[in-house]
Amino acid sequence: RKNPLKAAFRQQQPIINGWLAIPSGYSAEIAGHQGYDCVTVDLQHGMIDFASALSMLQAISATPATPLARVGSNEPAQIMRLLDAGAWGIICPMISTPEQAKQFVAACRYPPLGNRSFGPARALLYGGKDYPQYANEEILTLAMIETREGLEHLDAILDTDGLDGVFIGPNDLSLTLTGQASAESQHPEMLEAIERVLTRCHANQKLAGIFCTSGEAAATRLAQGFHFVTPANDVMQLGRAAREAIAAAQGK
Ligand code: 3PY
Ligand code: MG
Repeated sequence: RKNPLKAAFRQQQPIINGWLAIPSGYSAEIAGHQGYDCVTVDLQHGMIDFASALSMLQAISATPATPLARVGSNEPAQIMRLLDAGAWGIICPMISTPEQAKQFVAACRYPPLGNRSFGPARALLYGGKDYPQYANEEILTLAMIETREGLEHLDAILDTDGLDGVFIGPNDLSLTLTGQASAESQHPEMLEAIERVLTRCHANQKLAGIFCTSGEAAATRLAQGFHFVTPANDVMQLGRAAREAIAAAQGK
């Protein structure tokens, strides 16, 4: 099984990505069955340790969705371990320089392209015996652009060999640009920054992804030209569904 996300991007099909912060194999399994193209286990801001991430990746791999992970930081050991645990792509937060981008991609690629250590574990079970032969080609690498420095170095970051694209973290990006974290910020500096990332990704044939807070916001991003969107996370969706049900029960 090769990475369907890479194929979707090559064919310019939109990718809708679920985002999990709740440490549960069961809720990961539910998410995976809802129609997402991929589902990301968030080890940065999610309440998720490695043991939970493992069972979540196992659960997702029993669904049609492709399993991804967002790591806590640009730390090779954690990146390699999540790939061994069956993640088919890594979203790495806070990539601000080309050196950081290079280190990130190297951790996702076996030599001679990178320095990923050999021990594919679950990736072999899920991906088949030939996983080591195709892993370098098929593992998706997305660098998060979410700092002022990352924006400044955008072109050099996009130049990184083996980097598939970027994923904008609008909370952190707006925090650094405007002093306030706001995922759907309409601040002119944010609008300009997001447009610039999009334009540069298109010019460089790189995947452009972004975190959104709703399906409607994600639809707007796809129409704007993004390839990969996250229409809110599990926590937001759970809270929203509960509020709507309560309001409906109250006849509001
Ligand atoms: C951000 O918005 O900063 C993110 O990291 C998305 O989860
Ligand atoms: Mg962030």
